[in-house]
Amino acid sequence: SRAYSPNFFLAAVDLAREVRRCDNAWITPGLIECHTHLVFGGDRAREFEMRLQGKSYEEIARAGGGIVSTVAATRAASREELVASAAKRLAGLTREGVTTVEIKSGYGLDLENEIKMLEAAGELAARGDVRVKRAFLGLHALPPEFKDDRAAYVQLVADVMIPAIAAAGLAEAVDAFCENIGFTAEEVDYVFSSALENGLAVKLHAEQLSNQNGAALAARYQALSADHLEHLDDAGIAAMAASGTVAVLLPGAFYFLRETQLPPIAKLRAAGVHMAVASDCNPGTSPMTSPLAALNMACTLFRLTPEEALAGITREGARALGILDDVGTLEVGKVCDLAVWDVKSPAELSYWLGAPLLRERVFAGRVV
Ligand code: DI6
Ligand code: FE
Repeated sequence: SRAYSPNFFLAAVDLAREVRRCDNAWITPGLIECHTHLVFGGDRAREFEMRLQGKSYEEIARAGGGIVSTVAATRAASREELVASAAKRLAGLTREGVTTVEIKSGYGLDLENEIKMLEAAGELAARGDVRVKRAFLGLHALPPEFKDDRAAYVQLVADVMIPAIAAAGLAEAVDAFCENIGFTAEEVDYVFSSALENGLAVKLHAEQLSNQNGAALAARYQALSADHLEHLDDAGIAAMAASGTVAVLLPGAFYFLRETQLPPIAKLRAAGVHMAVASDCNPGTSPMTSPLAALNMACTLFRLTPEEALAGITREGARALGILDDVGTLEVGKVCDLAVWDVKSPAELSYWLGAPLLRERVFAGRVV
């Protein structure tokens, strides 16, 4: 109030174009979802049922379900249909304070359909109330038409798709799924060198289901982030700490897959690795459009403190996207992206599940 802090208040009033009262609200940076697969066709509710009946994610994937079934639905959808279905999921994020969202491709798996996905992701920003960052995830699964020639697909991604997508300005980063049901570290290595040659940043789905030494590979490429990390070992932690690669924690996927192997949170913390938190919204392993649920799971399942969880979906999310100079904290000179909350302490953001806590969202200085 004016009486409490006259100098600060007068200065704020003098500088502001518009003054709003937020009596007793908490204001945080707008939330930053640094890992989502928001654009896709169809859904995989049937596979959810199969997993409940005892089938594993790997079994379903190897039997031709999994990512490849979403590829078929995504190829069959028009760009407009992809925008419309993703817009509904995006509304779930923005009504909980998200102002920046990263969206991956990876359900097209040919140039035409990957471009269609990335353009759909770009269109979600056209309404001007959210910032979208895009990652090209060509190495997500082996498309059916290449099932007998892995090398040819990897080469297509590295030598044709990445140069085309970089030249068209359709993505800022290249991601890959380094996994026994995905791609080997060697294949990822080949694709990452193309990414760097084409001026794109890299990041990696690493050590989600098994240890492939993906995080260490990502760190060698100065990756922005290595994501999931349930099976990360000490060498991977040390490599990430040395390269400043952010650990993106995705408790939604851990929850939906009913995983038991926790990411090495205490060791990451001790090594000083920055930890981000995101929803991983995708039709297979994390059908979840709630960033606040991700915060709750980060605390209850991964034992982050509520303060770490909030930092994970603001400051560290921005760091994981390479945009910390512009957003992610409340600092003079940054873009004014804010979330205004009906809470008495920031810990409430991790504490409630499903409560309507957001009062107001500000994107680039405008209430939206
Ligand atoms: N890891 C994941 O959790 C998602 N992608 C990935 O590489 C799952 C994608 C899916 O099952 O559709
Ligand atoms: Fe993912």
